[in-house]
Amino acid sequence: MSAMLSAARVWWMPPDGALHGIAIDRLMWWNLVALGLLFVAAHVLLFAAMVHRKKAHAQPRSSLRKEWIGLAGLTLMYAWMAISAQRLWATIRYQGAAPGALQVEVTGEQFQWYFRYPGADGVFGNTRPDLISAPAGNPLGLDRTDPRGNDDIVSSALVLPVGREVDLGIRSIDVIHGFFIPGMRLKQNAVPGMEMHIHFTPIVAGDYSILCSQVCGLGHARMQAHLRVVPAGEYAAWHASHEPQHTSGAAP
Ligand SMILES: [Cu+2]
Repeated sequence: MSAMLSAARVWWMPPDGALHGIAIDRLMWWNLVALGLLFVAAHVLLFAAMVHRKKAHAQPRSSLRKEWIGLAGLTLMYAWMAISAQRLWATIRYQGAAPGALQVEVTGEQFQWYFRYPGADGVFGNTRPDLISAPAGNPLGLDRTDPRGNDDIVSSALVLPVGREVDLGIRSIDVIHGFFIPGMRLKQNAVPGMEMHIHFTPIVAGDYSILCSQVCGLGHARMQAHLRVVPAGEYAAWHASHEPQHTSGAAP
C-alpha cells in the first residue's frame, strides 16, 4: 500500500534540486511500481489458488511450468533492481568530483553544522584539535599562523552557486553525525577521524533543509542548517562580503 501511494507521488520526498537526484527519483519510482504490482499480483494469485485449489491438483504439469515462469520473472526483476541500483550508485559515488568543483568542508559538532570555504587562494588552511574553541570564535580549530587559512570563511549556512559542481569534505569533531539534505538526495555519515567526500551539482535555486540523520545526543533534533542555492553572481557577492576569520583573541 505504501509502495503504491509513494509511486503515485502522494507520499514522496521534497522536490529534487540536484542533477543526480533525477536518476535517483526515477529508479525509486520504478522500484516502487514494480513492488506495488508484485504485491497486487501475489494477492490475486493467493486468492486464485484458494478458489481453484482442486483444479490445480488435477493439472500438476502445467502448474509446475507456471511456477517456473513466475520464478524466472521474479529472478529477472530482482536482478534488474540490484544491477540498476548498483550502477546508479557507482556513477554517483565511485567517481570523484571534477577538478574544477567548488570545495567546501562540512564539520558536524554536537549540535551544529559548520561550513568552511577556502578564500581567494582556493586552499584550506591547517586546523589543529588543540585550537578548537567555540567560545573564542574558533569552533573548527583554524590555525591562524598558517597563511593559507587566513582567508578561509566559516559559515553556519551552506551557500552554493546554481549549476556548479560541489565537492563536500565531511568531517565530525565529536561523535558520528549524518549529513542529510533531502532536497539534494544527499546523505553521508560524518565520522570522527575521517573525511568523506561527496559531490553533487545543485540545479534548482532555492532554500533546502540540512538535517542530521544520526541520533547524536540530546540536541540531535535541533541539529539543522540551511542550504541556499543562489545564482553565481549572488554567490560571488556573498563570498566576497564574508569577513575572513581573523579573531585576534583566539590566536595561539
Ligand atoms: Cu548530529
